[in-house]
This record gives sequence, structure tokens and C-alpha cells, in this order.
Amino acid sequence: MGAMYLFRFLSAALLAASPFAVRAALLDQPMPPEQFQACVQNLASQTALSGRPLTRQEFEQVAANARYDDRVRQSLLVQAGEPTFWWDELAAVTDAQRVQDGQRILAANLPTLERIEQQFGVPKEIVVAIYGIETNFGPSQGRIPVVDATFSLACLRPCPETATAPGSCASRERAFAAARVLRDRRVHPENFVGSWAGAFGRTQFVPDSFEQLAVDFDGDGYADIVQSEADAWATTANHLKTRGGWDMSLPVYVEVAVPPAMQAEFNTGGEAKRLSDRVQKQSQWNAQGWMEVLPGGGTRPLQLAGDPDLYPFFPVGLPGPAFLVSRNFDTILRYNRSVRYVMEVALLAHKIAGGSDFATPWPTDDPGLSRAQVKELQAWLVQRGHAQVVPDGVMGRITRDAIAAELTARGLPPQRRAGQRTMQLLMQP
Ligand SMILES: [Ca+2]
Repeated sequence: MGAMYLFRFLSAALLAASPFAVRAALLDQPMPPEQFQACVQNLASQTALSGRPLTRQEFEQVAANARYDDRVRQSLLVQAGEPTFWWDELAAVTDAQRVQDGQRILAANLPTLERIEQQFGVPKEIVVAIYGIETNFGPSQGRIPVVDATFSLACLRPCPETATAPGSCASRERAFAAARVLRDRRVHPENFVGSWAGAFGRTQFVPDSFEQLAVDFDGDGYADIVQSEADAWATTANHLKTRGGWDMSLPVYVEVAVPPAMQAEFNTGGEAKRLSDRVQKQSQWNAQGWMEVLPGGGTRPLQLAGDPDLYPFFPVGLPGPAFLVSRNFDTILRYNRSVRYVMEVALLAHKIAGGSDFATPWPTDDPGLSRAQVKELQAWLVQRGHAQVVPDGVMGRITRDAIAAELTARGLPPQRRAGQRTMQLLMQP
């Protein structure tokens, strides 16, 4: 289930790039088999546009077994529809259970993770946090054949006609990469299953990234991000090193207090604000009165080594937690293009290393639930007669429907979420 996090972010990026009319028409109903076949034939005719060599014959050999999977379309739709809150997701993603699981993985594999940290220059806690967020530290990696997922996605998200340079269209290139991975026998077909977005393995790589970045770290001659934790961790570290250039001397973020005179400027009404064009040296932020917020709520001038470049990031604007972020923020953003994902990874890594939550409260009187609490609430909903709710700790559509129904039954506004306060309110006898 951890893998769902990645899929959600990917879908947001994919949808954002899509012209609405095309999206609406293609996502309206399951794609008819003949339309999928025509689409795959069209892809076969475009192998010259593959970013790496791939012949039409090689592609067709893989395509012969490809099937349209409607879960791809349904996931695109579901993910687009439900608004979610920072405080809910961070509470669930970095809950006590996941922190403990991460610490256990770290302790049990310390020599391997330290060698990865040394070789790639990426903190072991960041690697473990990504493992925890992508697949909940485990082999649960989704069940859709990567070929089916990438081909379906390529057909649901067709390339613009202007994308005529090799490798120029992401959805098409992903399908081509899936075909190349099987052609080159780099992954056993049985293991080549993953998310609806085509991500597979313990740290959820899409085939094109896998091709370029996979590492054989356990030395058996085979980069296997499905079976081998060491290979998956090293591949993730390699991504952060190669694509972003991780700086071991810097944290991802420093929580800050904004000088009172500047606060009005960052009052966004709830929208995230990433001000990467406002980079300046730590010493300049200090000179302007920005202060580091300490775990207990106290403040002091920022004191990172080397006077690094930093820029402001506000998840929900002010009031709310505020940050100055380093180049490592951008490096995680290249791994997964979601600022929320970046903060989830950074906070989970921080907590695995013994750090604490943000000191500044979120602007809500109903803070988010841990997965254990969501499970408890779901079990209660089942007792209340919502038989279709599954107590799995994931706040999905069915759980949200049941919460709204229970709130309505009590004459309360039918919001589609529950935090600490709502849970208490609902479950009190
Ligand atoms: Ca290996």
C-alpha cells in the first residue's frame, strides 16, 4: 500500500500536462480493445522515436502479450478527484509505526546502508525513508504488469503530434523502455509487475529510470531492484546522486520563523508556495531576520555550515509551517515531482534519525491520524454498518464516503475526512 504514494504524485503530474478535452474523452469510459490495439500498432510504427535503440520487431514481440488495464484509467480518475491535506498525509506517512519500521531496517542493515551512503554520498535515512514511502519497506509493489501499465498509460495519455524527437514524449518513452527492459532480459517477466503508473521494484522505478540508473550493489552480477534490497537502495541513492547531486553537508529543510514585517507576503490562503527564484545565502536570510525554529518552539539564527544557498518553501502559506530549503529539496523533487512527496521523505528521514515533527502547528483544529488510528476508525465504521469499508489504514474513497455519511447522520457538515477531533466526535458513545 505504501506504493500508492508514488502513484498519486505521478498521476497529478501526468494530468497536469494533459489538455482537458483529450483527457475527458479518453478517461470517460474503458478503452475498447480495438482502440487499444490500434494505439499499440501506432506505437509500433513509432519505434524510431525511441530514446534508445528499439526495432519495430522487438517492440511487437513484447506488444503481442500486452493488455489494456482499466485500473490505469480508474487510478487517473480517482487521483484527480479527491483533495487531500498536508496534515493528513504527513501524519499517516510519518506515523510512529513507519518511523519504528525504518529504524529497524536501518539497524538490521547498517553496514550495507553505510557503504551505500559512502559510495553515493546520500544519507542512509533518506534511502530508508524512500523505501518506506514507496513500498512500506517491503515487496508489496503493485500487481499490474509493467508492460500493461505503461502501454495503457501511453494510450490514455497520447503524445502531442509535435513530439517528433527521439525520447521526447514521456508516456511513449516509458512504454518503449518497458519493451527494452524485457528485450534485454534485465527483469524476469514474472517480476516485472508494479503500479498502474509503471513503477516497479522495492523503491518503485519506472522502466526508463531503471534502464539508466540501476545498480548491482550486492555483486551477483544482476541489478535486481525487485528481490535485492541492497540493489534497490543503491539504485535510489544513484538516482539522487546522478540526477540531483546530493550535498551531504546540508539538510533538506530548516524550519523557520518569518520576520513579522514580511509575513503578509506569504499568506497564500492555503496554497503551497515554492519560491525557488528567491535563492539567497543563509547569511542574507539571517540579516533579514529569518530565524531557525527549534523543536521546542524557540528560535535562533540559522547556522548551517558553509553559508549555503536557500530559498523559502511554504506548504500551505502562512499561518503554517515555513521552511528555507536547500538544493537537496530539488534533488528529491527530481526523484518524484511533488513537493509534498519531498517533505514526506525529508520528515520521515529526519524522524528515523531521531528528529521530531515540525514545531509550528498546521492551520487546523483537527490534526491528521496515524495509520493505526485510521484502522481503528475503519473498524468502527464497519461496526456501524458500513460493511464495504476495509480496515487497512488507508483513507480511500469508501472510507471517506462512510465518514461523510456518519457526519450527515449526526447533522454535522459532511466533510470527507476525519482528523483527531472528528474521530473522537464520531466514536464517542
Ligand atoms: Ca544484484
